[in-house]
Amino acid sequence: MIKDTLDKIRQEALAKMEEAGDMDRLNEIRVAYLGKKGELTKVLKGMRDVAPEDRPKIGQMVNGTRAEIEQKLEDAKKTIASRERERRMRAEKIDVTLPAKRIRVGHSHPNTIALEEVERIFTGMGYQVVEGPEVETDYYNFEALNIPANHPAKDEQDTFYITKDILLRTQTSGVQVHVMEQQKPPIRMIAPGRVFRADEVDATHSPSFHQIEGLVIDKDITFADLKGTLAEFARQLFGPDTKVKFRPHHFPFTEPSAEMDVTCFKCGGKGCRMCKGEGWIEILGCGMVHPNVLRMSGIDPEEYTGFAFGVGLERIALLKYEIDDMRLLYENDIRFLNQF
Ligand code: 2NM
Repeated sequence: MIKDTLDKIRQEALAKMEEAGDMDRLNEIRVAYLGKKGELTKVLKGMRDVAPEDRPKIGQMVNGTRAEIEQKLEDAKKTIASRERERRMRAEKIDVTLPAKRIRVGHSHPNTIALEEVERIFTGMGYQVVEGPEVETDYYNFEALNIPANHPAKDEQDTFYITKDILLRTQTSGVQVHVMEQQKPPIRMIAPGRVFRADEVDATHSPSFHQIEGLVIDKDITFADLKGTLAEFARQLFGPDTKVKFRPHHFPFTEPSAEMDVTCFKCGGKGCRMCKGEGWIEILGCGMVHPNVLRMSGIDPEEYTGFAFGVGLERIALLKYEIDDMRLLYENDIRFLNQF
């Protein structure tokens, strides 16, 4: 009788284990058969109706069944564990023969390439590269550069003012003024950086662009030093056959002042589309630092002289890479940028 019940319980339990798909299901089976309210416990509770002398034998039989079910549960657990492991291994399999994802390496913006080229040329001649604030006071941007109060560059149309005295720099010369105040000559420096003008955007203008200004101050610096230095700069930037010429100009912070043209690197000076038939391309402004500028920054113009120059970074990038619209430099269109 009891033996039949136990056989039936065992068979049922084993059949359910066969079908079990995961550990949770196996646990349910354990509880249902071996738990406090499980099938085997029920059998033990039924022993009340069994004669006392038969109880040890029945107890033994129940324990035997329990042991057997426990053993089978262990076996089933191992089977399921190894099946799950296998499934996971299959899912995580990596095909090492697949082609690798292509790594896209970024590269420098044409402005950056041009800037690094200019920095390389001047650091090669012993210049230091100095950066300074984009927000300046009226003093450093204008007054210390001998730009009088009524100068047109100070008009609200031309300059972005934050207050009457604080503004977005229109040139990087303020950086040179800071250096002149802090360092004793000799000074050989370039000041690259972002500058701002209240200009409308078009093919050659932007309210924010970049300049590189240079400054040399020492005893006996002459216009010949300026010419020799900038001619060498032009040769390194545009090629060894490049010639330069200087046209008189006016800047408040230099005297005398000039603009420098270089022979067209495309046609060599014969005249072409690049130079609009001129044979020459205007490249920078320069001059001998005005005595007022030196004096205001605490340098004695009787003891020291110097030259300075300013060149537009975008202008160089546009020329070097034959780009006909400045806006392309700011749009960050990957189809454009990938060409450099
Ligand atoms: C230019 C042209 C000529 C210039 C002058 C100075 C300073 F600070 F020494 F006075 N820095 N840069 C300068 C001179 C800038 O840009 C077209």
